[in-house]
Amino acid sequence: MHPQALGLAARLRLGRIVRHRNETTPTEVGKESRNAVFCCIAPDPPPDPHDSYYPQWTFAITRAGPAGCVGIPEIGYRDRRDRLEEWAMAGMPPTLNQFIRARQQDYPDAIGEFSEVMNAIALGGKLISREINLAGLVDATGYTGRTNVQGEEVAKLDEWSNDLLVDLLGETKCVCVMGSEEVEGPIVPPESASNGRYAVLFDPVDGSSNIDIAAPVGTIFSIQRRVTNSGAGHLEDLLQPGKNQAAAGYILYGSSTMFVYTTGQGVHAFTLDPTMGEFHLTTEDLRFPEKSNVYSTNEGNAGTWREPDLQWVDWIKQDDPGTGRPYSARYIGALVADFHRILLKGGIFAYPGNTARPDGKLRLLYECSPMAFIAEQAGGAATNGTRRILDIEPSGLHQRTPYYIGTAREVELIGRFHGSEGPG
Ligand code: AHM
Ligand code: MG
Repeated sequence: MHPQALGLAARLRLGRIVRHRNETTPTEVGKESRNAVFCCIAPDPPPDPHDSYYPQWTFAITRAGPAGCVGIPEIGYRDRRDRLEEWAMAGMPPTLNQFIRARQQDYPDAIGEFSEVMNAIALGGKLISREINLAGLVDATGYTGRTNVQGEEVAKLDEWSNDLLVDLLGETKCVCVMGSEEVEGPIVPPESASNGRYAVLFDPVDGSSNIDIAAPVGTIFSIQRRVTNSGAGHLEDLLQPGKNQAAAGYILYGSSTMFVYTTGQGVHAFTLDPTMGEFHLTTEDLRFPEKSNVYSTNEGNAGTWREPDLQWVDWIKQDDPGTGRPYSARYIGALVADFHRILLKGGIFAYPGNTARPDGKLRLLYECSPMAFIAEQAGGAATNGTRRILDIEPSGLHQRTPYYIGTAREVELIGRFHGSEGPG
């Protein structure tokens, strides 16, 4: 038995350590991965077999200590509605794991692979969250000295988080290929794992220059169904338009850690309880608010912007209370954090192209498309100025696009500056 797992079980007084039944999940007792050891703890004495609720905690133990639950499996519930109602009556918002499993029942063909992928991402989020919180203490700030495929400096946490997600997603055996901001080409998991049904793209730590100043950063992910038949996945599994996404989401590492995702049936937000290491549902079916006169953009670049963007930014700064102008400016410099604020408070985020870089800075596949899917599901919109982001057919893994995302009204308005009409 892994000594840290034994110590953890004793400290938390949760019960005895058991081996997880499902060997395809990364939850065997003492299973070593490059980044964590996993152990599963069940109640002791064992629960009444007639009980319909059977709690079981699976922890990941990192070099920095226990990092939280992987999930709480449960048995014996009749259907999703019963489960959600029971949790609500018990005053206990469902965990992300419970919520995903409950929703899985809406898909009769589902065989649990999607839940495995989501669990791996959620676990990665918990581990990254912990590492970020301890950044200064575990030598996780600063840079590796290397540059990535985009010519950008690689932060230590970029590299650590990238390796972690590649490991965790590979271990699910449900992913045939991955694409990451930090890696030039497609990442194919080891042969035994490469028959999975999903292709996953991610930006492990978006806005990573914020880490050294303890400001918010995020993880962004996009899950596509594979288009190749079987075996190892290929680039074409990754190069799909955003409208094909099976799911998309982000994890915000801010004053609290939030997991926000959509599968095309609304947007759901979960907040991490760091004491138990669980994401709990905090908002089901999140929608943009009506109010929207906030803009979020790096206006320091305006000298290199093109005419439509200059006209737009002038227009929103004019004094006209009737149309809510001037707008307020808010900019954190991390897309996840800037977008999350707009999702909750309304407004628009813009990263236009400029004379030197007509396609702007942000990457279509693992930054813009996943956020666009969420925006549309929350009643908003995302375009490149003239075209819906989710309709763009990608031609490269790291391709960039000008980006405008937020409430439908604001995105439609900036579209008029880029088209022939202009606002009245
Ligand atoms: P990164 O993925 O290398 O961290 O870069 C993406 C980030 C976004 O999170 C953010 O919106 C943008 O870069 C900020 O860029 P700038 O510093 O030019 O304003
Ligand atoms: Mg990024």
